[in-house]
Amino acid sequence: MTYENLQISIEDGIAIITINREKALNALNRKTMSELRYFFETEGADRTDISGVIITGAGEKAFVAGADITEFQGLNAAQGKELSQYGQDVFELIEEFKKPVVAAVNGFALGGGCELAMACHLRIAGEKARFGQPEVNLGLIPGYGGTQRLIQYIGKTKATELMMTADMISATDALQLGLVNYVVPVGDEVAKAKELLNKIATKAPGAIAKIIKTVNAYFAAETDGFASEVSAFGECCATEDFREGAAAFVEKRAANFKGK
Ligand code: DAK
Repeated sequence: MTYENLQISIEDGIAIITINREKALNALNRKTMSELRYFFETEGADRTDISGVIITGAGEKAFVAGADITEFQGLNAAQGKELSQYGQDVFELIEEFKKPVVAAVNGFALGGGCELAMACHLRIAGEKARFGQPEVNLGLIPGYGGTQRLIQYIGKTKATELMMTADMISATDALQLGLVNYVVPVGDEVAKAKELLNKIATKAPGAIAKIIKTVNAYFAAETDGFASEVSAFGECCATEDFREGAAAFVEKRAANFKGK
């Protein structure tokens, strides 16, 4: 696929996806959503040369300022449901991606932008980043999983307040609430994300994939998280990487994981 709204580069085995619609503050239009879908479902899933993914926004002002408001005027109920389901499906692909995905939030992360950041496994915020779910200003509610994931990250009390008031919160408030992992100086978001991914890349890739799966299982109504952990643990035990990790510990050397 030729990407129009995503700029993708591979640096040191990390795919860096930049949402590249700076004039519209990187708002997620249909095309951008379909490109994200293609990357996480097909291209990124097939690539063996990447150990993780970073998502960030072009420019200095916004990560993503929401779904593209110009595209959803005049939708009827059926079309709205269809679009919401599509968006949820795309973000679920990110959440279930087998390699770690980090949001490098370099500015406004509003509405669909906050939802995109929340679908990633980890979040780094620049000092000037602002988070919010302002859909009620438009007579809407979050439609790409925001009502559920915001509660998962920050709890029902504060999540309800943010969604009802449409208030924006600062990066430091987001850190305090548990919405982001780190706050860094403006411009250092991608570097910090790379640092985290490089550290994770020294671990067994299969074990990392199973952390993603079992953490997600905690929140999936149809899945028993404890049962998911038992079976994932058993699968880890059958890997070459487990034998290598245990041997390296005993031999007092660094493990050399092969992802097998
Ligand atoms: N969509 C389209 N264009 C946007 C945009 C957006 N979400 N946000 C900003 N822009 C555009 C502005 O229109 C402006 O374009 P021009 O006028 O220059 O052509 C340009 O980006 C720069 O924005 P501003 O001039 O407004 O910049 P300021 O610094 O003054 O303000 C701001 C920055 C982020 C505070 C402001 O732009 C703003 O309030 N933006 C909108 C934030 C927002 O409400 N985002 C949407 C949240 S609701 C759905 C599923 C999901 C959703 C909806 C439907 N269905 C299933 C149907 C999700 C909805 C949301 O994400």
